[in-house]
Amino acid sequence: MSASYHLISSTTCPWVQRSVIAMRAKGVDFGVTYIDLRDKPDWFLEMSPHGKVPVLKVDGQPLFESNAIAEYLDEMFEPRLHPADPVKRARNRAWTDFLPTFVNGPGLNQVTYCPDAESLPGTLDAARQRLQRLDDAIGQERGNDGPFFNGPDLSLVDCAYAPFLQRFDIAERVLKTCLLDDFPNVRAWSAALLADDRVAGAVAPNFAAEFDKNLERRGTYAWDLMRAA
Ligand SMILES: N[C@@H](CCC(=O)N[C@@H](CS)C(=O)NCC(=O)O)C(=O)O
Repeated sequence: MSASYHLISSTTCPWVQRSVIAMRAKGVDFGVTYIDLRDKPDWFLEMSPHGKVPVLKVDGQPLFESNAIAEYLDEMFEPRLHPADPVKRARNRAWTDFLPTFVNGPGLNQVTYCPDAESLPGTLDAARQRLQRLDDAIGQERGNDGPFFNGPDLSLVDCAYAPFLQRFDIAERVLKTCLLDDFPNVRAWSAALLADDRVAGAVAPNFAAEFDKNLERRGTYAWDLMRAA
C-alpha cells in the first residue's frame, strides 16, 4: 500500500510552494492543511522543531525543511528531478544551497518587499551581485539549451527558485524596476518557470489575494503602488 502524504502549509509561503511544485512534477497525491503562522496551533508546534512550514507528514511522520522534503520526494518518486551525472548533481545541490543567499539579506526579497521609493535603488544594487552569479551559473549549466536550469527538464533547483521569482514578478508589475533586463539568463528562466503549470498551479486558490495582503502587512512600496493604481 502506498504512503499517505499531507502537507502543512501557509498560503503565501515560497518554501511550501517548493514542495508542492516537486509533488506536482512527480504526480504525488497529497492533502493540505493551511495554518495561520501568526497563531500557530499547538499540534503544529509539537511536530515542527522550528515552528516553520512546510511540514510534510508521511504516513503521519513529520518531515521538515523544504530542501530535505524535496530530496526525500526525489528519492521516492519518478521522474528524478536531479541530474543523473554526479558532478552536475552536486553543482545543482550547491546552487540550491545558494538560494537563501540569493533571496535573503541584500537579495531579491529585499526588492520584492522594499518599503519605499527611496530605498529601492539601494536594494537593486545589492541584489545585482547575486543575480550576476546566478545568471552566470545558468549559462554554464544549461549551455544553449533552455528553458530550465539544466536544460529542457525541470529539476529541484527550478522547484526551489521558482516561488521567489514568482513573488518578485508580482511586485515587479508595479515596481517596474526592469532589474532582470541585465540578467538575460535569469529573466528567460523566470519567464519559463512562471509559465509552467507545475509552478503556476502550485499555489492556493486564494494566493493572489493573500499575497497582496502580505505586501500590505509588510508595509511594502509595491503595495503603496498597487493601492494607488
Ligand atoms: N528553511 C525553511 C524555511 C521555511 C520558512 O521560513 N517558512 C516560513 C513561512 S514562508 C515560516 O514558517 N515562518 C514562521 C516563523 O518563522 O515563525 C525551509 O526551507 O523549509
